[in-house]
Amino acid sequence: MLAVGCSFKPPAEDRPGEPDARAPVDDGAAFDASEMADASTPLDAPTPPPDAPPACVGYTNRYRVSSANADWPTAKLACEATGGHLVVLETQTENTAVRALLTSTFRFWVGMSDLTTEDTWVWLNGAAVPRNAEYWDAGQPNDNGGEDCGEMSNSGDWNDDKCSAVQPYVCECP
Ligand SMILES: [Ca+2]
Ligand SMILES: [Ca+2]
Ligand SMILES: [Ca+2]
Ligand SMILES: [Ca+2]
Repeated sequence: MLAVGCSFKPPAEDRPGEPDARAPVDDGAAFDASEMADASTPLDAPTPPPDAPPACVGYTNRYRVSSANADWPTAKLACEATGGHLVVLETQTENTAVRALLTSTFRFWVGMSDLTTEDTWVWLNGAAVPRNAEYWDAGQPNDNGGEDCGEMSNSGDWNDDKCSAVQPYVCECP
């Protein structure tokens, strides 16, 4: 009996090629495999990376001054929609470079706020915002009536303003 049992096993392994009781199931699997092979045929065409961020549309030298006005949350989203972020002014050099882009007397949103913790200013990248008087306008930030979003004036100095204020903004390409 043992010999018979052993002799039966090899045929069982060959079952996929034989129209046995499980033939319908095997046929289905075979059809699926062939369909996948057909679908993969046009692999010649270039496939764009699924998670590729949008290009920094309309940026010049990593920055873009908005042509439209928006409140701070909307400005933040608008920058992100173009593949950038509200500008994060990491150095005095960058601060000077961005200031040079501002040609109007408007104030411009930048990427800092104290929305999470009042009077604790952080950039959108998580870095702490320096409180040096050389950066901030005189007496700022003063949270005057509830000001939690950061802006740059045409002088290049910073101020905290109401996040609902509608004004231009500066985006930075990461
Ligand atoms: Ca920056
Ligand atoms: Ca507040
Ligand atoms: Ca505040
Ligand atoms: Ca203020």
